[in-house]
Amino acid sequence: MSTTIIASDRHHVSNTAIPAVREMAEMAYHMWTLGWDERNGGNISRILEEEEVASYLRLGEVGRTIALSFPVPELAGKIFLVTGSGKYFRNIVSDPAGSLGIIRVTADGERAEVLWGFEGNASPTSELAAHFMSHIERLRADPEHRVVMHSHATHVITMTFVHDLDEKKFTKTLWQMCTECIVVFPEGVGVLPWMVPGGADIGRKTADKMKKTKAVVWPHHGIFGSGSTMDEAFGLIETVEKAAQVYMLTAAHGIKQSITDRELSELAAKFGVIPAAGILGA
Ligand code: 2HA
Ligand code: ZN
Repeated sequence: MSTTIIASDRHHVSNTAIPAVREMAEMAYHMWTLGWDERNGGNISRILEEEEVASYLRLGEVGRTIALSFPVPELAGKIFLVTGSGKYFRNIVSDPAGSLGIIRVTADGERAEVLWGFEGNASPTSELAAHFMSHIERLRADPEHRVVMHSHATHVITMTFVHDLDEKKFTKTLWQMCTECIVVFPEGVGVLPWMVPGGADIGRKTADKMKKTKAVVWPHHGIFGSGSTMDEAFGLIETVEKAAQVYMLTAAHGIKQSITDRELSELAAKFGVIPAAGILGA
């Protein structure tokens, strides 16, 4: 079969035939409506099982391959659905095959094979290093892990201008803002120092935090969240963002009372979660 036919077949399955593609496109649009992903801000990656895509793609046929500047042999053979570099979350719904791609990491971990999408010579997100390295660490922590999501969630960014960036203090404030926070992220959030985005350095630092937490705040930039499903990763970011919003709405007025350490401990006990150590007083 000629390459042209394979290419046009690929084109044929574009749009929303693959359920994971539709899910990602809809999620990105939703995030844009929240105002969290202006212009090309934000990126998402999701591990795909072969069974999820085998009936839509010819997994044996490989087109373009893309060199990775950060080898990831740990992910050899794994298949990912990833947003494209420079693509606008708002536009993914109307052009999924130009905005998203399905890629498979080669056996040596040095390249990614494009199995679908990235039409028009598009390439994976500029934050691919942070995504791949975070996937490696989250999979070690939880075999059910599948999704990494980066967003410019407005109040998370806002809070990083006015709150101490010590991650224990940052986590505690978030826990104090909404009753359910400690249940949703008992492991807390990681907080990096400000860093230049889009490379292996920030990728490694983010992944290092992901060993312990499922969410990592990038000061004056946004947040990374992870989870076993798109809903879980989004729900985590949404919960952190809500707490940050409550903080930003209240802090300037002077907070008269909030959930006490004892109450946070009671919540953790009731919901069977273990809060990260060193944050709550005895
Ligand atoms: O361009 O959000 O961090 C997408 C980004 C980079
Ligand atoms: Zn960003």
